[in-house]
Amino acid sequence: MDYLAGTFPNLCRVEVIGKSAEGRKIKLLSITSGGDNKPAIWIDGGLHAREWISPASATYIQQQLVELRDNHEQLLQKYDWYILPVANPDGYEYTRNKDRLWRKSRHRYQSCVGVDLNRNFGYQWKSSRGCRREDYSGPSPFSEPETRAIRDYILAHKNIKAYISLHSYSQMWLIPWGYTDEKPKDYYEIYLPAEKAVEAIKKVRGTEYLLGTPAELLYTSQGSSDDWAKGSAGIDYAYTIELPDTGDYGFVLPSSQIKPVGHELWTGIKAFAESLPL
Ligand code: ING
Ligand code: ZN
Repeated sequence: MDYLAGTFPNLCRVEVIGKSAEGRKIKLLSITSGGDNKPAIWIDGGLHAREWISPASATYIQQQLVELRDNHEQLLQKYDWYILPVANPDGYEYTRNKDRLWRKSRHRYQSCVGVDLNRNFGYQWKSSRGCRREDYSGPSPFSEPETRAIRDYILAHKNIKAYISLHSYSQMWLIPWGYTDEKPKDYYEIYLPAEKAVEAIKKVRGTEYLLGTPAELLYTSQGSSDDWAKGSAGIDYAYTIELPDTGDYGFVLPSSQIKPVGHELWTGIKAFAESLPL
């Protein structure tokens, strides 16, 4: 990110949007090619520490947008982009050095360590039975500096019209709601651009993403970031993407998959952005 911002200062810059519980910077790249108040697309990755293909794919998209801007000038003219690859830097560092399969943040509560940041957002938030759980939602909604940083940045940028959170694994493009098995009223409208994305991804090398709600495809859970984006921040087009694979390697995807996964995802996100009715 620092390289891109240093090399293309007219197109992008690094913003520190907050600090993690252990004091690490939470850094996003904002990509703006001029023009006022354009609609913006938000992409975050790394809310869950062990899902390494997520930060890798977010940086792949940053690189494509900035270094290869001539190939998609339209998308840069039409949208601003805010891309945050590592939303949980403490957890990410912990998976690099200590426990590869750690999921939560590293904030200490009583005798426990870590909050599931994708249960800590303040729409339909629900308290957990015990802080040791893998999906501990924290003592209160937005108790965590990492989720507050995302909340505050998004609420301060009213031009954000689409919200995408990158996770792994399962190969799914998930549509709200996560907290209930009911669908939002505009389900069909927000399904359409996601369907375009999934179709475009399949054409690249055959990778199939399932499309639907968490209740249909996985499980329901409260306090996810996309539910908050849609339910509280008023961003109609809010999604969670579960990147590859479907379980053979799971969270520990080989590094040889970084570029192919990033490339097909970027193809899908381009198709998504082009088909948004904005
Ligand atoms: N999966 C998501 C999780 O947070 C999800 C699935 C997303 C459920 C949004 C509900 C709402 O559990 C992973 N892999 O993290
Ligand atoms: Zn996840």
